[in-house]
Amino acid sequence: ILIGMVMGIITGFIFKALMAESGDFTLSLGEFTFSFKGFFVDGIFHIGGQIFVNSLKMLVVPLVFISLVCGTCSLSDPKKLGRLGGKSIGLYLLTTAIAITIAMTLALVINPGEGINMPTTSTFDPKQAPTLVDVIINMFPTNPINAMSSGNMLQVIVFALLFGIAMALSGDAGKRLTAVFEDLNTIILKLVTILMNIAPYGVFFLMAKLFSYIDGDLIVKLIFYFGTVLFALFVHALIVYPTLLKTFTGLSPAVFLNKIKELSIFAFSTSSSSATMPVTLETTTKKLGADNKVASFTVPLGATINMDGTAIMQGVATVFIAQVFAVDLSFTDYLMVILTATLASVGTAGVPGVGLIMLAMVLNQVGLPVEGIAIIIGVDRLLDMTRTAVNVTGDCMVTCIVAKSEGELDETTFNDVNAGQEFE
Ligand code: DAS
Repeated sequence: ILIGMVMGIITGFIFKALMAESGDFTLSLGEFTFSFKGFFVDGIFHIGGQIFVNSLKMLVVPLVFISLVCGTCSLSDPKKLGRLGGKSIGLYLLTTAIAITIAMTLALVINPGEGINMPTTSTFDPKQAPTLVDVIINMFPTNPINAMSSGNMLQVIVFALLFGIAMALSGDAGKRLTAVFEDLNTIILKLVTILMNIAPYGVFFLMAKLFSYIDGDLIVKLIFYFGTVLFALFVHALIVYPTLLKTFTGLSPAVFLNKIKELSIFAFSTSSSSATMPVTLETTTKKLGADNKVASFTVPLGATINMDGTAIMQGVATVFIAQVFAVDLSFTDYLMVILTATLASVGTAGVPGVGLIMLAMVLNQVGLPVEGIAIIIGVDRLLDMTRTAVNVTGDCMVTCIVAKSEGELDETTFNDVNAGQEFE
């Protein structure tokens, strides 16, 4: 993807230089004139890029519905639901809401996208902000199929949660359907993987087109965007998590951060919380001393519903894209973003690039042009790697808090610097 991005940027700059004086670059063959702009920039690059962005959007509804039904129906198994589920979900949602609030506050202070006023090709209709009461009532769909076809993701999420709980409480029928949804989840995640395999080409087309038009200061703004996301990720991982760990458990944040080094590198390199899960399980039990009966519940749950890093990217990206297109978001819009991104990160499966797919949903929810994704997609891979490391750090931190509160955390192991070295 990085190669696709770099090749796309170089190609874009070449076309930008060729089209500099006349706004086009043509080749006359007799009476026939060939326009490079028309054929390449507005042709192949535009078509290829739009197909890729549409494919991202295509996956949002099925991915969220299936992933969330799977996550919920395993969770709502009555003997598990109790204290463990309540504590884990409460902490996961709390850390995600803190994450996105930090992200949007920083973005509104740094203003990475201000001053661009990029024209949008989509007909952006500034929805008048719904009241919070409307938002809550509207989360419950009158017609779930319509919610899916219209992409009303808050309604899809609520329906998926209710459907998953009903499945878990339906005995054999629920068990049979759970097996079906687990297979569907495998298939939809395979689709995401396939899409990520063609991502280098999609990114090439998007960047080539973008950089043949881009004005210099959008590049500078992209650097500000990238820096804002990274800064928010580090604040969350190195200040918020240690503070929560110390406050809720009294355990040493320094020991915690030191013990999850290898795990963070694995998450960074795979860009996938799901692929990292086995390592997360080993780290929380063998290094941090959490009992397996807690970790085996909180880690898979966290890999599915806890994505603070992703929520941070989505918060900053929403503010950035609103600023790039000079769209003023109201306070209720920002609350909608916090709610949608928190719930979006709940419905996001832990595979590479999926945070970007969910961003399409967050932008849709507040009526922002989804093609804004084309501006940030080129720098997203490196951010995906970093935010995945933050996602799994959050899973470990909550596992420690829940295990400690259940009296299921062995502090000797936690404080033993050599614990768990054997499996590295
Ligand atoms: N790569 C996702 C994960 O595995 C996060 C994301 O795409 O934002 O956590």
